[in-house]
Amino acid sequence: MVGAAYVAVYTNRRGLNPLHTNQAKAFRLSSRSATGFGGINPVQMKSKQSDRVRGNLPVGLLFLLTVALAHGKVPSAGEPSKLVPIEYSTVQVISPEDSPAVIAEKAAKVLPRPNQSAWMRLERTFFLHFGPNTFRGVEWGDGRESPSIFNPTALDAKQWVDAMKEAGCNMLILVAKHHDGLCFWPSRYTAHSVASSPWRGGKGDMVREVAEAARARGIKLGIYLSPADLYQLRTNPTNPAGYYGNGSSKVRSVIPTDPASFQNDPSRGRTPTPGFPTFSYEVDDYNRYFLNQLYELLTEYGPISVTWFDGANPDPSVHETYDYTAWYEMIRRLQPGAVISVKGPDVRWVGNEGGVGRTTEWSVVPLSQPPERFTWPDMQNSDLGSREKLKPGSHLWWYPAEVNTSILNGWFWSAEKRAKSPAELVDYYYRSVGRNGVMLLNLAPDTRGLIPDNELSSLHKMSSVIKDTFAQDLAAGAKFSADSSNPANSPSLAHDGNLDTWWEAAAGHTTANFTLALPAAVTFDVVSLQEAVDHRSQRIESFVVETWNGSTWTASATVDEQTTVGYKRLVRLSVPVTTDQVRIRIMGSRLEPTLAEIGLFKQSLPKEPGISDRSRDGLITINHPHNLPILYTLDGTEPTAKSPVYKLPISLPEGGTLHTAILTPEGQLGLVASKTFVGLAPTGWKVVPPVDADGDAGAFPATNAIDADALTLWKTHAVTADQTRPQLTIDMGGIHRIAGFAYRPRQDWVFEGVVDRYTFETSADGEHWTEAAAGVFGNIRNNPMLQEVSFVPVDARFFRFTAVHDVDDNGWVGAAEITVLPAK
Ligand code: FUL
Repeated sequence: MVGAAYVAVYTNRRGLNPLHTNQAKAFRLSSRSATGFGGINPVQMKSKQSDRVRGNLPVGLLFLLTVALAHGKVPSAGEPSKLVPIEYSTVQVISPEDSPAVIAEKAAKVLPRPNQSAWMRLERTFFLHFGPNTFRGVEWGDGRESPSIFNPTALDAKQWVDAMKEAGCNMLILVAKHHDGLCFWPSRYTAHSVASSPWRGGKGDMVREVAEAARARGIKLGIYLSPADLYQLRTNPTNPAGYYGNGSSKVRSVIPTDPASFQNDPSRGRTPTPGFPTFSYEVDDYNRYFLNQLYELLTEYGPISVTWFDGANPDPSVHETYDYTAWYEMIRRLQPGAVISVKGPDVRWVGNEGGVGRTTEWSVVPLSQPPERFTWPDMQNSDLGSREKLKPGSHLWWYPAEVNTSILNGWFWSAEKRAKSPAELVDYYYRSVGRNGVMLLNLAPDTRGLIPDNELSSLHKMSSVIKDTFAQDLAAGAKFSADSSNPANSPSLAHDGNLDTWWEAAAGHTTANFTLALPAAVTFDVVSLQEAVDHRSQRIESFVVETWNGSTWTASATVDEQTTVGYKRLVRLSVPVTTDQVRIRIMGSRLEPTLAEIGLFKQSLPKEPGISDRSRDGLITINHPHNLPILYTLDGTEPTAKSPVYKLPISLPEGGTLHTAILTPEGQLGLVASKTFVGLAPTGWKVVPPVDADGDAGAFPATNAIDADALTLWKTHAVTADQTRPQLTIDMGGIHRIAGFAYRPRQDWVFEGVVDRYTFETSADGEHWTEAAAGVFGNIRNNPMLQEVSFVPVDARFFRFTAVHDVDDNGWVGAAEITVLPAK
């Protein structure tokens, strides 16, 4: 029995522990009163009663007492211990003496903070990346771009937000400054902004246009402000006075600072935005610059719901220390409802940019330090919060996942980038919102400043599939029952449209059967489950969906394994089931399980077929579990009922795009899958010796880079003594007219061997070589996707790829695949 676990605490003379009284909702304290750790210092995370003693105790002592509270002890009381319940809190600390049951209970009593609760309920949020990179066709700029490059001819923020609104968007995060440093609002603190661009004659303010368009459509606004700033980099020759890493000392700075005395007397402030306070921090030039920019963005554009800080830095050669404590504190004061995402305490990057949430996704994670000292590194392990991870000393903290990806194969638009298919986007919805995460989908306007048709078309189809699927809850009218219930939390509360009321198993029960008896049989293939996370944290560890077939309960085969639920879990059944009784059998839970909402749905379109990889011979197969006709096209159009029916493997030796869908007996076309095969199939290709690139030939031979299998790797190490960079030379066996190459880094989210700088040469005879391309793969560490590089067409039989640098800077290089792009 877990429900009644207790921890030992010491009591005072009257037998009362003065500090243990925080109740379920005590965490909902105003973050306006915050100090120190961005408004969520531990003092604030405890009881109302503690608030009362604040006036009498120094903050340091309060801090100690509060940490002690989280441990379940008040220090040095020296009196006999009594047992008291573990209270709900926004932070819990695991003590060495805690039993496994106590640890589980502590984890099950960590609650989200109010800003996180509001953020989780947004579910579908969007990103927008647009800027100099769009005009240069790159993923990362270098800070040396002239603002004159930014000249969209038809920028229309309304078009952006209309597209998002139609796709169910509840919040838009706008990139206000990317790593290249150009500001999309006319900042007082730099001329490197839209004010120096030709757009709107230098009078434009993109942040304002987006803020107003979003507000008009009821969409919340978030701001991405890149901490890395290559324009401000001390070593940027186009801006020798750059602040980033300039070695300036920390001096008292009033925020907002008077721009006229920004460096010579930063203690002079300017008039603050009406209704907002001023601040004073000891900071260096770059942090003062950053704080002033944040101040502008957080006080002049209406409510801001997210500040998004990216950890990426394209040029780490110059060091700058970010004063996160000051940033967080100012954000809490200026926009108390906002979450601080990624490099911050409120929202966790899921760990990949491919839009894939974990099948087991715990929102409560152990921190190795108290939250106010923790530095929020990327968390990329597959298991972040299971019981095995909850070790003594851990501070348990609500840190929910945000699952981001771009609609294109890159964050910024360029002509050759492809839009994800509707099927991929629908899948992404289930892998983000459906796996206890918030979806963050990027749209990328083109150089006109408009979201192009290929993005709109995929987005539109994806949103209509989701809208139609979830339009009708087939659980309506059902009778809900459970084999045990807490008297105040009856089963019907799991279907009242209110996330703040819930069913909860009776005290002491960590398994349960929750049953829906439907008035008539229904056919469904999606089950939506939500725990009462705002009141009871995340508890369910494993469950199974069962249906009644008239004589017995049968477990349904599902697309994912069924473990955690959290804010929301969408269970997709492998095939639709028709039944009048459904049972959720909860097999494991950290404490009494809860369900705030449950629903049954039928996917509006049959699932898409699966498309295989292309073999070395250039052949592709298609499959679908149902024995129904599979239709396909190769000309870029979507299949219709008249498209060819798939019978034999399809040959695409020079690359191309395959679209495919099934046709139901009713004549309905299913969800369309598409896949693009890039470059030549490596039929008959050979690695040319000497294979100096084959240092680790045993497990990772060079042939793995041309075996048409992205799961096998070529990996080797640079010869450090003479700095020889590893090369891979390939004989294609005959002359081909080629116009580019494609490099696919390893796909397993391990980064050793991922190349970020290269040269690429070609030869007709294997002796005389010409350099065709040399450059960098921007953002490849965060987004290790296929990299396509075009060059002037050339006839070649041989090519040579030289790995000039790797993302870890440790000499390991490699590839999953390398191929060449045929000239058109
Ligand atoms: C990454 C950045 O480097 C990309 O350019 C993009 O902004 C993405 C959302 O985060 O880390």
